[in-house]
Amino acid sequence: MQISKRISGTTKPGTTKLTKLTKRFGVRASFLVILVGFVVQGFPGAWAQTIQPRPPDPAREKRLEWFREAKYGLFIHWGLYAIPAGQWNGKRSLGLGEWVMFRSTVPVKEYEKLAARFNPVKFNADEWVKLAKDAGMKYIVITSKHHDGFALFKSKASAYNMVDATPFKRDVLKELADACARGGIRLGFYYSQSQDWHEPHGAGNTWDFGPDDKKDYDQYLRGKAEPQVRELLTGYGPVALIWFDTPRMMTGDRPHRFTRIVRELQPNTLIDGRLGAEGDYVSTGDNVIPPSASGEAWEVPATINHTWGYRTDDHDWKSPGQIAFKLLDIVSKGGNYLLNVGPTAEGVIPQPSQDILRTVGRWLQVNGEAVYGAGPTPFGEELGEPSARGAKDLRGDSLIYQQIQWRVTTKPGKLYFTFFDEPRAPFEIPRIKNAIKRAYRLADKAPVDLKTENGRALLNLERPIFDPMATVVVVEFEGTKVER
Ligand code: JFZ
Repeated sequence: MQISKRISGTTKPGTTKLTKLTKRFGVRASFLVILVGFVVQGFPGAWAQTIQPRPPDPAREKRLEWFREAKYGLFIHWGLYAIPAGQWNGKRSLGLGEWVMFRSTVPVKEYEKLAARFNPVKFNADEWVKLAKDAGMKYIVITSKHHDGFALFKSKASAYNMVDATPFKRDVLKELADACARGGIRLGFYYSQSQDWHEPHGAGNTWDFGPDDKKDYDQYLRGKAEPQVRELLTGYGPVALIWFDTPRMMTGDRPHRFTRIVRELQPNTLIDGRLGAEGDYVSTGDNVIPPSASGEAWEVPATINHTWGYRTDDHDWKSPGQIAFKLLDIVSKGGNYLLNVGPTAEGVIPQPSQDILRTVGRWLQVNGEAVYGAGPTPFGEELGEPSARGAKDLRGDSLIYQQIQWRVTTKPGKLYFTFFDEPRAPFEIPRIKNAIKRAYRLADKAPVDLKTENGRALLNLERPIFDPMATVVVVEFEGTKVER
């Protein structure tokens, strides 16, 4: 298993944007993330960053068609944890907002009381769908039940749900499903199949129920998790995907029981990479972008700040430029970007999240052709290079020094060069055997000066650069596929 190729720094420091990105990709922060991830999750397999090729499966490819086209989705982490929002009994509870019950070892009897206070009067499903669409996102994935065990939907399998246990009494998943259908956007459900801190036999809650290895997992799986997954696949129209997570006790037949339920009820529904058995696509570690391109379908779940569930104290938002870079980085490597928001207990998506998403969305309105349905880079040298000094990460893999000046995505006969910085000299198009026909800016179709010198194709980009956040130049070539 190849794991944790570190991404750090840049070879061309200078502007503030670069400095900020360098900070983002800083070695220390990510080592911390890796360590924390290990301690909390305890399943190192999911950290694999280099995506392994799998034998082809035509049925899976068919299910994946929309997913490969979509590229960009909205993740929503919402539940009772939005009320404490990172604090318990007036004390700061460190870590992810949705982990507050675990971090502060809150007894079920106490945590449950949050349900009586969950009254998100400002919740409006159409507004959430509109945000996703304004952002240029093509699918939504919402936490139907997170590790705390509370379901956002009406459930016969457990009364610990939005309709039966809160004053709000509305099935928010139903409202969201209807709004998605109206808005023409796909909806998928996150479902925590293993961890359920509310149930005596679910994984994770050892403070109320004792050690996990003494539990009767199948009692919980048969009594709650499996019936709830059935409910999700029967009451909410077409389900784009089920996003299982943290497969702690998914041994033997257990993951396959979920696969059978999904395939039986909705054969087109995708299964993510964290069920505990092979899914339809690979899920990378949270916020982890692989170092190189892959033909496999894969997805990065990612935060805009540092938490999934809302926290009042996390204001460290990624900028629109950083999000745009990550999106293009991911698409140029063949993946999807599932970017998260954590609505408040009132049902409001934090304004900074909305503003950032809409700014990227305006860029996509003009430049989306380089993203939706676009294939990966035929090059790779633009992505980065291993440390020349032979530096290694915690696992002994070479550190990769990421380059962040430009990325390439492709469609038949076209290369899309997205520049995140102004090239300081004519930009040399990596050598290809195909004849180059013409070059133009995607945003306004204005021709870009293209010349050939000693067999090298050079682009002379206008300065100052057209769009300082990201400027896309389309290069058309003879044939459909790049020959190198
Ligand atoms: C899990 C959850 O525990 C977390 O609350 C959130 O929902 C996130 C999207 O998923 O956290 C993980 C799961 C897997 C990894 C890291 C964090 N992993 O494989 O690297």
